Amino acid sequence: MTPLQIGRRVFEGPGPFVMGVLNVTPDSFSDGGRYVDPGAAVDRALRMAEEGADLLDLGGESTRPGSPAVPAEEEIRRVVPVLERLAACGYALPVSIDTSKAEVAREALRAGAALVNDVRGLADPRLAEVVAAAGVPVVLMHMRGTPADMQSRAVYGDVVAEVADELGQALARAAAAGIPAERTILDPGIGFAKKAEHSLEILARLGELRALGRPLLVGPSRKSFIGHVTGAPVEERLPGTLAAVAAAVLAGAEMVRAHDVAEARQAARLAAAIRDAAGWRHPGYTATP
Ligand code: HH2
Repeated sequence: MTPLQIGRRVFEGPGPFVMGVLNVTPDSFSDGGRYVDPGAAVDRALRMAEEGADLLDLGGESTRPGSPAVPAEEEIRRVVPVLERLAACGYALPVSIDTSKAEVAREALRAGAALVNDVRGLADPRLAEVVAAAGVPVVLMHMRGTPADMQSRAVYGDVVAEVADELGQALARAAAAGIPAERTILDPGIGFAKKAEHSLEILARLGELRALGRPLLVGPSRKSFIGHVTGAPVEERLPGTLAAVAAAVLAGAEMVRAHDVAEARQAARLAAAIRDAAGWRHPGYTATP
């Protein structure tokens, strides 16, 4: 598979790569309110780089189930100062902007973001235009509806087949806007328009999504399906997160999105070592030594 350039860095091989989560929101479900001050956000970004993150995902709007939409100006006000400070200090990692809004993506890319992470899979053609014009890669995540109504739309016959089909539609939207498939990463959207049973089945059958021919990103970090299985509250879901990270990598994820970077990196690397010890290889990839 073609190597993927994100900012100055080329991502190639099976990974696994770790995308560190940085939410500069007052209300994200697990780190809300901790990094609203740009200085605190930059410190956290530097720490995640030290912990071995491969890239950073910066978000200015919570997308937890039932969350209210944030106006574009407010989202821009939250993320752009952080991007500007990171650029000014020569931050080493590529930064992804986690947004579904064209205006936010445009300003974030101008301020130094190198990837657009769209939880709505380019449902808005204006965002697709911004991505195409900037020539940056994009994460197409699967969800249905909006964070406000998505959980009522978690109705599936065969969840993996339907997610694959709808990710295929997202790829078609990207292509129609002039974004080549080679610049896309796919994500099944753990917890987005998914009940716990759906998130678990997607993790178990993730390998089937490899038929779409694009790198897979999976974001299980601290999510409610872990609480559903174990009863753990959000601040005690690290062990469950690491189990899900390992399962995702064993099933074929090239990238995992996590709040606890050092821990997720270790879990992902161990899962990859087990995967490679069995002689398993991703089709089209050269395994890392
Ligand atoms: N999950 C969240 C946000 N963005 N992007 C991708 N590609 N994949 C994910 O699984 C994903 C995502 C939700 O997690 P978090 O950012 O921690 O919470 P919140 O939406 O409350 O800010």
